[in-house]
Parts: sequence; structure tokens; C-alpha cells
Amino acid sequence: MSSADHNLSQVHEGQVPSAKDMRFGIVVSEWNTEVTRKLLDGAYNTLIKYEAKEKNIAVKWVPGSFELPLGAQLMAESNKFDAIICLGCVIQGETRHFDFICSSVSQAIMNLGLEYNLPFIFGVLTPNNQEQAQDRAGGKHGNKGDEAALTAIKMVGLQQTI
Ligand code: DLZ
Repeated sequence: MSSADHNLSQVHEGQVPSAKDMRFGIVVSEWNTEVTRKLLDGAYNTLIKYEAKEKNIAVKWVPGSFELPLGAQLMAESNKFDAIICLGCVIQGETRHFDFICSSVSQAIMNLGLEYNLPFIFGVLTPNNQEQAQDRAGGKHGNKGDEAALTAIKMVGLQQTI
């Protein structure tokens, strides 16, 4: 199902635990800042909405999405966070650069979660153009930053129940 038809922030609302004692790291890419800034705002506001404390949310910027996995790993190494949210936007171009970045970054972020036993959330948009990116960064298809934050809260909640 495509992200145009499915919005994680609209499902299972009742099952979202309080984030009041949870600690979150957010790593966000500077590349396509006009989009990633909106993803960050969405993620941050959603964490606050579910009662996370400002002092328990740390934000670090990296130059591009390719640097997200290392930024996330450095945050995990600090042992200060219950989940790490990775936010970026890689727009399809004329070369295969897009494919290399998207596949390596998504794979690396998934591997980090399995290695550290921590939720590492993949909040990287991979649109064909700016319009599709804006549609998913607070536009007609919602804000994927919100969804990334919600996923982080749910996964920390899951971890606490196991
Ligand atoms: C180089 C590059 C290009 C062409 N496009 C994007 C993009 O659309 N989104 C993004 O997050 N980063 C892009 N980058 C930068 C790479 O992610 C990375 O920062 C550089 O290749 C340096 O390692």
C-alpha cells in the first residue's frame, strides 16, 4: 500500500502509550531542508503531543541522508535514548545516486535497530519530485515526521512490555 493511501498517524490512536518517560534522539538531514525541517516539526510536535518532555528530546543535524546511519549510531552509543528517529528526503534525480542512497540508508538503519536492540525509525522520504515531498511533509498526504514519531513511541512501548 502506498503512503498516499495509508497514514500511520490515523490508525490505532487508542493504543499509543504515553511518552512521558521516554527519551528520543532525532537525526535529521540538512539536504532538502525545506522538507526535512517540516518532518522535524511534525515529529517533535507529535512527541510533545504524547507527553514526551522537551528535555528528553535531542535533535542533531547531519549533512545528507547518507550520514543518517552514522549520526543515529553515535546517538545510540551515548546510551541516552530509548529510540532514534531518522529524518531525511532523497529526491529522485537523473542518475542512480538515488537508488544507492535509499537502499544503503534504509538497510543501515534497519541493521542498527537489530544490532542495538533499540527502535531506529526510518523517516526518510523517497519521492520523485518536490511536490510529492511537500505532500508528505505536512501536505495532502500528512506528515511522515508525525508518523515516524508515533512509530517510535509505539516501539518503545512495545519494548517496555516485553
Ligand atoms: C549528494 C546528494 C544528492 C545528489 N541528493 C541528496 C538528496 O536528495 N537527499 C539527501 O538527503 N542527500 C542527498 N545528497 C547528499 C548525500 O546524502 C551525502 O550527504 C553526500 O553524498 C556526502 O556523503
